[in-house]
Amino acid sequence: MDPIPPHLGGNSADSMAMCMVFDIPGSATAFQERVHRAGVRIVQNGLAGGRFDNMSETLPVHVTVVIPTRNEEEAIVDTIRSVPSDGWCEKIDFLIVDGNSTDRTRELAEGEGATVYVEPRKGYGRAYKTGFAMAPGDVIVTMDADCTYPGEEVPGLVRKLLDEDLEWITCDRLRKAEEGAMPGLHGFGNWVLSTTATMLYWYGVHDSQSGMWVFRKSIFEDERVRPKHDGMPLSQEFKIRARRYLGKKRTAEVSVPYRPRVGEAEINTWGDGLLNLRFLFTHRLGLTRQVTPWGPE
Ligand SMILES: Nc1nc2c(ncn2[C@@H]2O[C@H](COP(=O)(O)OP(=O)(O)O)[C@@H](O)[C@H]2O)c(=O)[nH]1
Ligand SMILES: [Mg+2]
Repeated sequence: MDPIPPHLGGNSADSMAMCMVFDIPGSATAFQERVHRAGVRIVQNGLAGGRFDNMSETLPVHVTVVIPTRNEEEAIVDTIRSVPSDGWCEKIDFLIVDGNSTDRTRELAEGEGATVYVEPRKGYGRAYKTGFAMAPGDVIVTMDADCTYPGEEVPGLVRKLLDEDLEWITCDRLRKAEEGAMPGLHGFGNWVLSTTATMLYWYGVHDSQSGMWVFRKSIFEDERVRPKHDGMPLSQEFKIRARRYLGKKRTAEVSVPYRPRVGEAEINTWGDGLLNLRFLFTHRLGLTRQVTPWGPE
Protein backbone atom coordinates (compact mmCIF):
# COMPACT_ATOMS: atom_id res chain seq x y z
CA MET A 1 0.00 0.00 0.00
CA ASP A 2 1.08 3.52 -0.61
CA PRO A 3 -0.13 5.41 2.47
CA ILE A 4 0.05 8.75 0.74
CA PRO A 5 -3.23 9.86 -0.85
CA PRO A 6 -3.23 10.52 -4.57
CA HIS A 7 -3.67 14.28 -4.07
CA LEU A 8 -0.42 14.29 -2.08
CA GLY A 9 1.53 12.24 -4.53
CA GLY A 10 0.50 8.71 -3.57
CA ASN A 11 -0.33 6.35 -6.37
CA SER A 12 -2.73 3.70 -5.27
CA ALA A 13 -6.36 3.24 -4.40
CA ASP A 14 -5.15 1.41 -1.31
CA SER A 15 -4.07 4.69 0.14
CA MET A 16 -7.73 5.43 0.82
CA ALA A 17 -8.23 2.20 2.70
CA MET A 18 -9.78 2.35 6.11
CA CYS A 19 -7.90 1.52 9.26
CA MET A 20 -7.40 -2.15 10.05
CA VAL A 21 -8.00 -2.59 13.76
CA PHE A 22 -8.40 -5.95 15.44
CA ASP A 23 -9.37 -6.78 18.99
CA ILE A 24 -7.67 -9.46 20.97
CA PRO A 25 -10.40 -10.78 23.25
CA GLY A 26 -9.05 -11.63 26.68
CA SER A 27 -5.40 -12.08 27.51
CA ALA A 28 -3.21 -14.82 26.13
CA THR A 29 -2.86 -16.19 29.65
CA ALA A 30 -6.62 -16.34 30.09
CA PHE A 31 -6.79 -18.07 26.75
CA GLN A 32 -4.22 -20.64 27.78
CA GLU A 33 -6.21 -21.27 30.94
CA ARG A 34 -9.31 -21.92 28.88
CA VAL A 35 -7.38 -24.39 26.75
CA HIS A 36 -6.11 -26.24 29.81
CA ARG A 37 -9.51 -26.30 31.52
CA ALA A 38 -11.38 -27.60 28.53
CA GLY A 39 -8.63 -30.04 27.57
CA VAL A 40 -9.57 -29.51 23.95
CA ARG A 41 -8.36 -27.42 21.11
CA ILE A 42 -10.09 -24.07 21.36
CA VAL A 43 -9.97 -21.64 18.53
CA GLN A 44 -9.41 -18.14 19.82
CA ASN A 45 -12.03 -15.61 18.70
CA GLY A 46 -10.99 -13.48 15.82
CA LEU A 47 -7.42 -14.80 15.68
CA ALA A 48 -8.35 -18.27 14.65
CA GLY A 49 -8.03 -20.53 11.73
CA GLY A 50 -4.34 -20.98 11.20
CA ARG A 51 -1.30 -23.04 11.84
CA PHE A 52 -0.84 -21.82 15.43
CA ASP A 53 -4.39 -21.88 16.67
CA ASN A 54 -3.60 -23.67 19.91
CA MET A 55 -1.73 -21.49 22.40
CA SER A 56 -0.33 -24.51 24.21
CA GLU A 57 1.68 -25.17 21.05
CA THR A 58 5.18 -23.68 21.18
CA LEU A 59 5.50 -21.00 18.52
CA PRO A 60 8.57 -21.68 16.36
CA VAL A 61 10.27 -18.33 16.93
CA HIS A 62 12.87 -16.58 19.03
CA VAL A 63 11.33 -13.43 20.52
CA THR A 64 13.29 -10.47 21.88
CA VAL A 65 11.45 -7.89 23.95
CA VAL A 66 13.27 -4.56 23.57
CA ILE A 67 12.59 -2.01 26.31
CA PRO A 68 14.10 1.49 26.50
CA THR A 69 14.61 2.72 30.05
CA ARG A 70 15.54 5.88 31.84
CA ASN A 71 15.07 5.81 35.59
CA GLU A 72 12.30 3.22 35.71
CA GLU A 73 13.18 1.39 38.93
CA GLU A 74 9.57 1.45 40.11
CA ALA A 75 8.19 -0.45 37.12
CA ILE A 76 10.96 -2.33 35.29
CA VAL A 77 10.57 -5.58 37.24
CA ASP A 78 6.79 -5.75 36.80
CA THR A 79 7.13 -4.80 33.14
CA ILE A 80 9.48 -7.72 32.47
CA ARG A 81 7.39 -10.13 34.55
CA SER A 82 4.21 -9.10 32.74
CA VAL A 83 5.38 -10.93 29.61
CA PRO A 84 4.81 -14.70 29.88
CA SER A 85 7.97 -16.74 29.47
CA ASP A 86 6.52 -20.18 30.08
CA GLY A 87 7.43 -21.93 26.88
CA TRP A 88 4.88 -20.37 24.51
CA CYS A 89 7.71 -19.64 22.04
CA GLU A 90 11.01 -21.38 21.36
CA LYS A 91 13.08 -18.70 23.06
CA ILE A 92 12.38 -15.35 24.67
CA ASP A 93 14.83 -12.77 25.93
CA PHE A 94 14.71 -9.19 27.14
CA LEU A 95 17.02 -6.45 25.91
CA ILE A 96 16.97 -3.32 28.05
CA VAL A 97 18.46 -0.27 26.34
CA ASP A 98 19.24 2.01 29.22
CA GLY A 99 19.88 5.73 28.87
CA ASN A 100 22.27 6.10 31.77
CA SER A 101 19.71 5.68 34.54
CA THR A 102 20.83 7.07 37.86
CA ASP A 103 18.55 4.78 39.88
CA ARG A 104 18.50 0.95 40.22
CA THR A 105 16.89 0.23 36.82
CA ARG A 106 19.86 -1.67 35.33
CA GLU A 107 20.54 -3.76 38.42
CA LEU A 108 16.87 -4.72 38.79
CA ALA A 109 16.57 -5.64 35.11
CA GLU A 110 19.67 -7.85 35.30
CA GLY A 111 18.16 -9.50 38.36
CA GLU A 112 15.25 -10.55 36.13
CA GLY A 113 17.64 -12.16 33.64
CA ALA A 114 17.48 -9.34 31.09
CA THR A 115 20.44 -8.22 29.00
CA VAL A 116 21.19 -4.57 29.72
CA TYR A 117 22.96 -2.39 27.17
CA VAL A 118 23.82 1.17 28.12
CA GLU A 119 23.14 3.64 25.33
CA PRO A 120 24.39 6.96 26.67
CA ARG A 121 23.19 8.93 23.66
CA LYS A 122 19.98 10.59 24.69
CA GLY A 123 16.55 9.87 23.28
CA TYR A 124 13.74 7.34 23.01
CA GLY A 125 14.34 6.91 19.29
CA ARG A 126 18.08 6.63 19.83
CA ALA A 127 17.50 3.76 22.28
CA TYR A 128 15.38 1.87 19.74
CA LYS A 129 17.83 2.42 16.86
CA THR A 130 20.39 0.66 19.04
CA GLY A 131 18.07 -2.02 20.41
CA PHE A 132 16.59 -2.97 17.03
CA ALA A 133 20.05 -3.52 15.55
CA MET A 134 21.21 -5.60 18.54
CA ALA A 135 18.12 -7.74 19.21
CA PRO A 136 18.94 -11.41 18.58
CA GLY A 137 15.35 -12.60 18.05
CA ASP A 138 13.50 -13.23 14.78
CA VAL A 139 10.55 -11.36 16.26
CA ILE A 140 10.92 -8.09 18.16
CA VAL A 141 8.35 -6.84 20.67
CA THR A 142 8.57 -3.36 22.22
CA MET A 143 7.04 -1.65 25.21
CA ASP A 144 7.72 1.09 27.75
CA ALA A 145 9.18 0.20 31.14
CA ASP A 146 6.26 1.76 32.97
CA CYS A 147 3.57 -0.98 33.13
CA THR A 148 1.32 0.89 30.69
CA TYR A 149 1.35 -1.80 27.97
CA PRO A 150 -0.17 -5.27 28.46
CA GLY A 151 2.71 -7.76 28.54
CA GLU A 152 0.21 -10.60 28.88
CA GLU A 153 -0.96 -9.95 25.31
CA VAL A 154 2.47 -10.66 23.80
CA PRO A 155 1.94 -14.39 23.05
CA GLY A 156 -1.37 -13.67 21.31
CA LEU A 157 0.15 -10.86 19.28
CA VAL A 158 3.15 -12.93 18.16
CA ARG A 159 0.81 -15.74 17.29
CA LYS A 160 -1.29 -13.40 15.17
CA LEU A 161 1.85 -12.19 13.38
CA LEU A 162 2.81 -15.77 12.44
CA ASP A 163 -0.66 -17.07 11.85
CA GLU A 164 -1.63 -14.30 9.47
CA ASP A 165 1.76 -13.99 7.81
CA LEU A 166 2.11 -10.40 8.91
CA GLU A 167 5.40 -8.52 9.06
CA TRP A 168 4.48 -5.82 11.53
CA ILE A 169 1.80 -5.00 14.10
CA THR A 170 1.28 -1.74 15.97
CA CYS A 171 -0.92 -1.71 19.06
CA ASP A 172 -3.70 0.85 19.37
CA ARG A 173 -4.20 2.14 22.93
CA LEU A 174 -7.10 4.48 22.32
CA ARG A 175 -10.04 2.09 22.16
CA LYS A 176 -9.17 0.14 25.28
CA ALA A 177 -7.39 2.73 27.45
CA GLU A 178 -8.26 2.24 31.11
CA GLU A 179 -9.41 5.17 33.21
CA GLY A 180 -6.56 7.52 34.06
CA ALA A 181 -4.21 5.96 31.50
CA MET A 182 -4.23 9.01 29.25
CA PRO A 183 -4.90 12.04 31.43
CA GLY A 184 -6.08 15.44 30.04
CA LEU A 185 -3.35 17.03 27.99
CA HIS A 186 -1.82 13.67 27.09
CA GLY A 187 -5.10 12.44 25.61
CA PHE A 188 -5.73 15.70 23.76
CA GLY A 189 -2.16 15.82 22.41
CA ASN A 190 -2.47 12.25 21.24
CA TRP A 191 -5.69 13.06 19.42
CA VAL A 192 -4.15 16.12 17.69
CA LEU A 193 -1.08 14.14 16.59
CA SER A 194 -3.01 11.09 15.43
CA THR A 195 -5.50 13.22 13.48
CA THR A 196 -2.71 15.25 11.86
CA ALA A 197 -0.83 12.08 10.95
CA THR A 198 -3.95 10.62 9.34
CA MET A 199 -4.57 13.78 7.32
CA LEU A 200 -0.98 14.04 6.12
CA TYR A 201 -0.25 10.39 5.45
CA TRP A 202 -3.62 8.62 5.20
CA TYR A 203 -1.86 5.51 6.42
CA GLY A 204 -4.70 3.80 8.25
CA VAL A 205 -3.31 3.92 11.79
CA HIS A 206 -5.49 5.25 14.64
CA ASP A 207 -2.93 5.65 17.38
CA SER A 208 0.13 7.41 16.01
CA GLN A 209 1.96 7.53 19.37
CA SER A 210 1.73 3.94 20.59
CA GLY A 211 5.06 2.40 21.54
CA MET A 212 4.07 -1.28 21.40
CA TRP A 213 5.04 -3.02 18.19
CA VAL A 214 5.41 -6.67 17.28
CA PHE A 215 7.36 -7.37 14.10
CA ARG A 216 9.85 -9.53 12.28
CA LYS A 217 13.42 -8.32 12.55
CA SER A 218 13.89 -9.09 8.87
CA ILE A 219 11.86 -6.00 7.92
CA PHE A 220 14.99 -3.92 8.56
CA GLU A 221 16.76 -5.56 5.62
CA ASP A 222 14.90 -2.89 3.69
CA GLU A 223 16.67 0.31 4.78
CA ARG A 224 13.59 2.39 4.03
CA VAL A 225 11.71 0.68 6.85
CA ARG A 226 14.33 1.68 9.47
CA PRO A 227 13.16 4.71 11.47
CA LYS A 228 15.76 7.46 11.73
CA HIS A 229 14.68 9.92 14.45
CA ASP A 230 16.51 9.97 17.80
CA GLY A 231 13.61 11.31 19.84
CA MET A 232 9.95 10.53 20.51
CA PRO A 233 8.97 11.11 16.82
CA LEU A 234 10.55 7.73 16.02
CA SER A 235 7.26 6.19 17.12
CA GLN A 236 5.13 7.83 14.44
CA GLU A 237 7.96 7.65 11.89
CA PHE A 238 8.15 3.88 12.29
CA LYS A 239 4.41 3.54 11.66
CA ILE A 240 4.56 5.76 8.58
CA ARG A 241 7.49 3.79 7.14
CA ALA A 242 6.06 0.37 7.96
CA ARG A 243 2.70 1.13 6.34
CA ARG A 244 4.33 2.70 3.32
CA TYR A 245 7.07 0.18 2.59
CA LEU A 246 5.64 -3.07 3.96
CA GLY A 247 2.14 -2.40 2.69
CA LYS A 248 -1.33 -2.73 4.12
CA LYS A 249 -1.64 -6.47 3.62
CA ARG A 250 1.45 -7.29 5.67
CA THR A 251 0.79 -4.87 8.56
CA ALA A 252 -2.01 -4.35 11.07
CA GLU A 253 -3.15 -2.28 14.02
CA VAL A 254 -4.51 -4.24 16.98
CA SER A 255 -6.32 -2.75 19.99
CA VAL A 256 -4.85 -3.59 23.39
CA PRO A 257 -5.47 -2.34 26.94
CA TYR A 258 -3.46 0.66 28.12
CA ARG A 259 -2.93 1.34 31.81
CA PRO A 260 -1.90 4.24 34.05
CA ARG A 261 1.82 4.76 34.32
CA VAL A 262 3.85 3.43 37.25
CA GLY A 263 6.67 5.82 38.18
CA GLU A 264 7.33 9.39 37.20
CA ALA A 265 7.52 10.23 33.45
CA GLU A 266 10.48 12.27 32.25
CA ILE A 267 8.63 13.27 29.10
CA ASN A 268 8.06 16.96 28.52
CA THR A 269 4.45 16.90 27.34
CA TRP A 270 4.47 20.25 25.49
CA GLY A 271 8.01 19.99 24.16
CA ASP A 272 7.66 16.43 22.90
CA GLY A 273 4.17 17.10 21.56
CA LEU A 274 5.36 20.04 19.46
CA LEU A 275 8.43 18.14 18.30
CA ASN A 276 6.16 15.31 17.15
CA LEU A 277 3.87 17.73 15.36
CA ARG A 278 6.74 19.48 13.61
CA PHE A 279 8.15 16.13 12.54
CA LEU A 280 4.89 15.14 10.85
CA PHE A 281 5.10 18.19 8.58
CA THR A 282 8.85 18.18 7.91
CA HIS A 283 8.85 14.45 7.19
CA ARG A 284 5.93 14.91 4.79
CA LEU A 285 7.99 17.50 2.95
CA GLY A 286 11.04 15.23 2.92
CA LEU A 287 13.03 17.62 5.08
CA THR A 288 14.04 15.31 7.95
CA ARG A 289 17.54 13.98 8.16
CA GLN A 290 19.22 11.36 10.31
CA VAL A 291 21.35 12.81 13.12
CA THR A 292 22.92 9.61 14.46
CA PRO A 293 23.26 6.29 12.56
CA TRP A 294 21.49 2.96 13.02
CA GLY A 295 22.94 0.57 15.61
CA PRO A 296 25.20 0.79 18.68
CA GLU A 297 28.38 2.90 18.72
N1 LIG B 1 17.26 4.65 26.83
C1 LIG B 1 16.39 5.68 26.93
N2 LIG B 1 15.11 5.44 27.28
C2 LIG B 1 14.27 6.51 27.37
C3 LIG B 1 14.69 7.84 27.12
N3 LIG B 1 13.61 8.65 27.28
C4 LIG B 1 12.56 7.85 27.63
N4 LIG B 1 12.96 6.56 27.69
C5 LIG B 1 12.14 5.38 28.00
O1 LIG B 1 11.23 5.26 26.93
C6 LIG B 1 9.97 4.78 27.40
C7 LIG B 1 8.89 5.78 26.99
O2 LIG B 1 8.98 6.96 27.77
P1 LIG B 1 7.74 7.52 28.58
O3 LIG B 1 8.25 8.51 29.56
O4 LIG B 1 6.94 6.40 29.13
O5 LIG B 1 6.94 8.28 27.42
P2 LIG B 1 5.38 8.30 27.12
O6 LIG B 1 4.87 6.91 27.22
O7 LIG B 1 5.32 8.85 25.73
O8 LIG B 1 4.77 9.19 28.14
C8 LIG B 1 10.10 4.60 28.92
O9 LIG B 1 10.38 3.24 29.20
C9 LIG B 1 11.29 5.50 29.26
O10 LIG B 1 11.99 5.06 30.41
C10 LIG B 1 16.08 8.06 26.78
O11 LIG B 1 16.53 9.17 26.55
N5 LIG B 1 16.87 6.94 26.69
MG1 LIG C 1 5.17 5.41 28.67
